Parts: sequence; structure tokens; C-alpha cells
Amino acid sequence: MDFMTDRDVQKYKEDGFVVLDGLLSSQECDELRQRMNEIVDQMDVPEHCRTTFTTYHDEQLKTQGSADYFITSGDKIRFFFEKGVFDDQGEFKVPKHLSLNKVGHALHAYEPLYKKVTHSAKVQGIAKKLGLVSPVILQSMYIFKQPGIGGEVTAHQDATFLHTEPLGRVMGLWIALEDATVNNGCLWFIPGSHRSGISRRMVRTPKGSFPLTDFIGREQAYQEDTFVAAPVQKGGVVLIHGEVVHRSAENISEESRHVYTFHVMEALDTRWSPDNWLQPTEELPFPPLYTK
Ligand SMILES: O=C(O)CCC(=O)C(=O)O
Repeated sequence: MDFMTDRDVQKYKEDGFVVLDGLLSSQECDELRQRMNEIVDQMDVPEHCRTTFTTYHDEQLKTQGSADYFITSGDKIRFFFEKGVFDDQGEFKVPKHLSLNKVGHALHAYEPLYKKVTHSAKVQGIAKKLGLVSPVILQSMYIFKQPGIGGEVTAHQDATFLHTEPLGRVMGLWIALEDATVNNGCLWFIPGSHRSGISRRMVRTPKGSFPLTDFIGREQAYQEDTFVAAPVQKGGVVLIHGEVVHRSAENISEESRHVYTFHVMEALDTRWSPDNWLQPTEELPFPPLYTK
């Protein structure tokens, strides 16, 4: 039997998301976590976090530094931190393993264990079950949602950041490496919201200008009681339609909520917007998902 059933497909189409249990074994989750632990052991903390900034001009440079660091991260493995984890001297105020918000955006390309999961038979089976003909991998992230300080992710649609023509070509796969619950910051969705288009786009600004990106349109104000929680057990995956509205709360619990997530795009008859922050590079064109 397929890992993803016809009922799952129907639910994904109706709601814009679906939770599938058992994509990974507990051991596979632990191996991914262990590898991330090693990556963090060896991380180079980016210069813009380490440098002491004293004047307004310095602060501007810092902002420029962090924006450059982000916008060129599509084909690299880079580190993004929670707010308030560095002191004025650029030293960690918390243990470094507890300081990170996420690592992105090319784990799927450069880290063999992550690459293996991304191209696994079950993942390829999901894409085939959904009828994807020529899926490619756009980006990947490891998100920590640290205990006590893991920040809120406000309501958004992924197509705001990963825009295609036509819409409806992008899907996120969000794999829980630990149980994700309402206490430690699981995802929440507005079921069916993927059918109403997008309200906002993030676009690159003209070369040489700053900031490097800007928004067109605004995120709508969503009614709190229209969101439903999507808790998922360790090893499960949430499929996220590119236009479904979703969010996650801050993590004020004592449990972390590590996930590995990546986005795929149906490349057949799809135009990837040149205005997106993320662009394929010579170093890393978007790799095909199917290996056979
Ligand atoms: O992991 C989270 O808390 C939010 C992730 C998310 O919304 C996304 O990747 O689009």
C-alpha cells in the first residue's frame, strides 16, 4: 500500500494540509538530530552577530550584513539565531546549541543524511501520489523552536516567499524530529485557505538598493478561532500547500520541537519568479526530487 492513501490526498486537496504518521523511524529522527548537533558544534558564527556595533552607521552595516547573509544562503548551510541570544560584545548569553532559530537553506544538497531523507522512497512516493511530474527541491531548513525562547512564526502563506506562476505549484514537507504538540509550538492551519489566493509577496528590490527585499500587499488579519492545531508525532510529516495560511506559537514549554522541512515545486510548465529572494545558482540549481 502507498504510504500516502487516497484519503490523505483528498484531505490535502480539501484542507491544504495533511498529517502523515511514520515517514521516519525514531532512529532516523535521532540520527538527523545527532548530525545537526555536530553541525552546530562546528558552526562559524556569522560576523554580523559577533561584531560589536556602537553607532547608528554600524547598526546599518549590521543590518546590511545580516540581510546579505540571508539572501545568499539559498545554496549554503547558514545559521539564524533567536532574538537576544548575543550580548553587547557578541558573546553568547545562552548555550550555543540553544541559541539557534534555524539552519538553512541547502541541507538537502550538502548533508548526506538530509539528502537521503529528502529523496527517500516515501517522499518520492508522496510526490508521485500527488501527481507531480517534475518536482524539484527549492530549499531546506532545520527549525529548532527552542524550549523557552523559540519564537512565534506569524500567520503566512509560503507562496508569499516562494512565488510561482501559476500558483499552486509549491508544497512544504515538515518532518517532526520530536513530537510537535500544542505545548511546544506545533503548526496551526486555516483549513481550506489555500483556495483564496495570496495576500502578500516578498520581492527582491532593484540591485544596489537597500533593504534587499520588500513586501507587496499585506498579510490579512485572520480570525484566531479559524485556526486548527496540527500536532504530529516524532517521525510524522505535515504536507503544507504553498497557499494555505499557517502559523506556529512561541515555545514557552521546556521541550524543544526540532523539525526538518523542505519545499518542492512542480517544475513542469511553471515559472519560478525572478523576484523571489531564493534563486537557483550555478553552484546549486534546484535538484530534481526523483532519482529513478
Ligand atoms: O516550524 C515552524 O514553526 C513554522 C514553519 C513554517 O511555517 C514554514 O516553514 O513555512
